[in-house]
Amino acid sequence: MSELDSIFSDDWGEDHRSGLVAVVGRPNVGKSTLINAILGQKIAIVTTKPQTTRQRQLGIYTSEQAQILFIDTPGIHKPKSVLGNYMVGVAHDALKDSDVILWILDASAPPTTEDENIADLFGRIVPGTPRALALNKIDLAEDSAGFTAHFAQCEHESALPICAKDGRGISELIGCLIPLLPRGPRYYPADQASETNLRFLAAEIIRERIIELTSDEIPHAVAVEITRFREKRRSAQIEASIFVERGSQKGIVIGKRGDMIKRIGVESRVALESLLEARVNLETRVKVQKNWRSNAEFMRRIGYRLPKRGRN
Ligand SMILES: Nc1nc2c(ncn2[C@@H]2O[C@H](COP(=O)(O)OP(=O)(O)OP(=O)(O)O)[C@@H](O)[C@H]2O)c(=O)[nH]1
Ligand SMILES: [Mg+2]
Repeated sequence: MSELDSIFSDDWGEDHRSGLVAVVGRPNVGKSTLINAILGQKIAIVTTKPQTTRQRQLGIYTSEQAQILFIDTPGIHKPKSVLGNYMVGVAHDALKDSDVILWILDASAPPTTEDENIADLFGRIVPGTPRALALNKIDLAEDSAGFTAHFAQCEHESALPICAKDGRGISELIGCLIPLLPRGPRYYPADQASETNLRFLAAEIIRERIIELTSDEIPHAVAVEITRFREKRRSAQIEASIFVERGSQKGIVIGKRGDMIKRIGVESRVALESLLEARVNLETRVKVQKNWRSNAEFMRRIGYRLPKRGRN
């Protein structure tokens, strides 16, 4: 809770609860979708491809009784690069910092050994932290009851069925989380939904569009750096570098006669205009940074908060 100590507000009653809830699970189970749905606004990007979220992000939910600080985390997976190690490390750190763990499972797919590994991880690194379990995507599940029973058995707790896409079960989920939180103050103003700055969110939105418009290894090999971000009255000038790892990937991102980069530009601009409520002039440049996912120094330069010495 140290990052919150300085933002203390004494406007709270004895029964008010607050704290950090780490939202964790396999990639693509709907963690970011859920946080956006709880907050009623987009603070995290969402795509159909796994391993979208790469950095920790705070989503702040405020009601009369509680302030829940949701930490969106990268999906826990077997890492294959410095970036992968970093992402899994971000999820581990969020678990260690949290007052409550919210474990998300995908009701539309059978449980995997990855889910079991995650359960083991909780036992190893945060055995005492209270935990809630939510079974997401119930709209796609034919028999979520069997799935729920399976996990209830091995976890000794019941999973709450939810649908982050249409909001079903979300108020019940909030109702389950609040009693698990410690008593505490409201740390942020009631109308603040995140700590994310617009520059970071702009880079994420461009990355989101690229992930959705490309396939195979491209989504994982893309990084976006905003090199200029100027807002003036009702317009904004944004310049972005799009990094890939190889010349062939650059060719794909640019596309035949520049078709793909044009489409990325148009879709990103539309999304940025709605985010900023301003007219946006977006310039993009595609660059090759060989094997950047294994280059800690480069990753730090473009904004990943890697520790000075690599994690194992
Ligand atoms: N049908 C359905 N799809 C959902 C639901 N929740 C999320 N999705 C979809 O699942 C995909 C992944 O959602 P994300 O929110 O990006 O998943 P994530 O867990 O944050 O993924 P990573 O950041 O990669 O770990 C997207 O296509 C979402 O639209 C749901 O309740 N129902
Ligand atoms: Mg995510």
